[in-house]
Amino acid sequence: VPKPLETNELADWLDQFANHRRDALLSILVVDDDTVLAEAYAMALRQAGMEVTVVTEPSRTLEAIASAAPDLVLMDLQMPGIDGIELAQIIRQARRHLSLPLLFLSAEQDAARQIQARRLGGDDFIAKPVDLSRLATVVRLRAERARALRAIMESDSLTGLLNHGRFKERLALELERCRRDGGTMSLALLDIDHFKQVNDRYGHLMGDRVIRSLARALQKRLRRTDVIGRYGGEEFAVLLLGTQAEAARAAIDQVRDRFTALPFEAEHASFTVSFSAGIAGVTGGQSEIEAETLIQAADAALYAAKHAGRGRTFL
Ligand code: GH3
Ligand code: MG
Ligand code: MG
Ligand code: MG
Repeated sequence: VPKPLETNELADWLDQFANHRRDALLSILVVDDDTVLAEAYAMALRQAGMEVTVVTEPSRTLEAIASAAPDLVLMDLQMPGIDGIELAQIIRQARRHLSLPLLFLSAEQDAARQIQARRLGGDDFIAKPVDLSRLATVVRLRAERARALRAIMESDSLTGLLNHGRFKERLALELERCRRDGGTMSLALLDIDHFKQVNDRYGHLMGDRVIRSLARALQKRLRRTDVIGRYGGEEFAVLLLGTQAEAARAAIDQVRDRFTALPFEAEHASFTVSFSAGIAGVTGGQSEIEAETLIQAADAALYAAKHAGRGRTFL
């Protein structure tokens, strides 16, 4: 029988994935019509370092899920006006909530009903009366694992970066934030130069290695808060938050300098690879700009950089 690895720290392992919310507190939504109980659960979870949103009016649950984006929902099974199982069913109707962990708090002893609650959307039961010290541990472990699974699901399997869809979601979110707070940010689109030649001369595995190593170079050089995505095959997208276009160009050029200096060793040859980039910026003054417009502007700049001879960044 193989032995498990020494480390039991999900966090270490999560480090392999870029752009997950590893640093953010775990966010838990507590749904219970009993205000006193709900606050007791919330207090126990907060004391254990989690961020808690309390809903005592079950009809507000969906709304709270949308605004708090919880890592886990802890829900009373018996509530007046709505059945917890029905509420779970409603939550599960949304595709994006299929993987949201949902724990029922319940004194339910009836095995058949417990099974039904699980079948219709719940993941597990925590018996009432709740042991508050145990609650925090159980919730934390579940929520951490759920976050890890989501990080995997939302990341590109070759590089660990955000996949195309998730990147665009983040772009929309950050634009919204700029609109609200008059912030500044830049979008950079990168495309590896003559990448077909890499595949043709050295094979697809080497091509994959080049893609992975550019992903690592971006993660290393850019800020932790910057959002990095694999936009397409050998194309990357980067959101540099709080950064104007000129400064973004300097950062991307530094990535290129390092990346271009890195030799790849093939069987009978060593070679280097470059990339072109296009940047479009948003400042508070142009906060009405749409995501598609920003992407088009960065793409046009990238196209111009390619035409001007590649290996450069255009604004
Ligand atoms: P340009 O400088 O104009 O960008 O030239 P290019 O050769 O990079 O142009 P193009 O975008 O047409 O070619 C991209 C190639 O990348 C085509 C495709 O076979 C390859 N590719 C896309 N995704 C992957 C991948 O995941 N792995 C590997 N090895 N190759 C990929
Ligand atoms: Mg109740
Ligand atoms: Mg391309
Ligand atoms: Mg290319």
